[in-house]
Amino acid sequence: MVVRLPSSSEFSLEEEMRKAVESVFEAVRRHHEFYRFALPMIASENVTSLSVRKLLASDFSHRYAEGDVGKRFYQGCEFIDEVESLALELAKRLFGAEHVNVKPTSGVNANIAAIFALTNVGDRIMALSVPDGGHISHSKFSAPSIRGLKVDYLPFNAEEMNIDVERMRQEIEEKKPRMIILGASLFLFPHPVREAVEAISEADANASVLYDGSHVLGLIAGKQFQDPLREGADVLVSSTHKTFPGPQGAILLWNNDELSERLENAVFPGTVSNHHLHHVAGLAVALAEMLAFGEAYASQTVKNAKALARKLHEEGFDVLCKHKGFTASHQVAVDVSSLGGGSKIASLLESAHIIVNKNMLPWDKSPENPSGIRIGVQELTRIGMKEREMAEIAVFMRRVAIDCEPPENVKRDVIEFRRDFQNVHFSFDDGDAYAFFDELKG
Ligand code: DSN
Repeated sequence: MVVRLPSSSEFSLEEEMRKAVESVFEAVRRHHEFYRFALPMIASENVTSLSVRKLLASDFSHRYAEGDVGKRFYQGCEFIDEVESLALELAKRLFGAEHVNVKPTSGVNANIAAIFALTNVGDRIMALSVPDGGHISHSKFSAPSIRGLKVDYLPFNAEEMNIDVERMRQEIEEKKPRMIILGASLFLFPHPVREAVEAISEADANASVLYDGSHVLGLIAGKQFQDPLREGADVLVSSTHKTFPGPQGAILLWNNDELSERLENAVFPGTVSNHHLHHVAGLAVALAEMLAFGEAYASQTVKNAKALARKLHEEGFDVLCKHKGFTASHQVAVDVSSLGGGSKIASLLESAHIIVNKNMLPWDKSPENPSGIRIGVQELTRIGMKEREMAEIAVFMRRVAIDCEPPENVKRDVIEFRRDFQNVHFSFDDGDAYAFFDELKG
């Protein structure tokens, strides 16, 4: 809904602006009310703990600290240095990495930095296409084009929902790319990192392997997915707010000292001037939370995804990859083309307070009305849901999408169902994550 400001002839400018401020607070309050009683299942989102939320509202958000810990271009950074150095140490420990950079402000920002550091204009790279699950920033429409790279798409086996290893080997041999980007946005099963590294070596291709772990960073941290750095990836690039329950932002992790200067410079001053210091503070806490509780959270997340997929299949949905147990991540992919397509089903579900996104599947041509929906269970896991709740959610979804029950009816049941799940878990201050904001007034 678009909010219109009252006409300025009725009110003074100050009154008009006061109403504008109230409108912002009111919209955010209503957003919170909606999410408090909805089932948020966008696979790229999560909720942060109360501690992280408090830090996001701290004075760190006002400050500048360009440069590195102990070598800033601004005064006043003593405590910012303490926090950033702690974040770096915690990240090294959690991911078993020698080198870490916590400055990129988004996953795309981090990908651009890594691509600039590890390729030269005119190089050829390989990555997944968007319909096969690749992120837009791996494609010829984004960072690779800005860098002047040629992009070949990795061969994909839609039946297995994974990279076709044999064809990938042949293409690496033939094309001798300078970089292979693994990792995806539709990401059900671990990618063939070891196989890509072997193929590069056999082809004498001198290519780097960039693993974009944005979707699965929390599962990697919790030891429930592949470990790309141990499998041979040169750099793990990731956003920090999907399965990893940190503030929005990104991280780079690597082990090879020889890459350090190029990667660090590509972030600052290359693609970030001032990083977002309040997000670094929140990230430090999220890293500590994941060191303490990450394995339990990640393990329950994968169990929940498998349980939801199985039950959706039993309820009559066309869930991808039954022969492989449906998923090994936080995601479930469903082909809803026979039910009217991804746009229609995602929109109907939203009316019932069930939030998923329409998603292209490998055989799709149009992003507007793709065949699929993508579902992520990481946020529901954070608020305490387990396999039993996944089974109930599958029934809510069937009632909307297959039984064509009015979404309003299902919405009432979803709101009731959600009442018992208000607190964020796997943190040091398990509590109602919305209450903090509710105390604030415009
Ligand atoms: N591609 C978005 C997603 O996976 O939802 C995130 O950048």
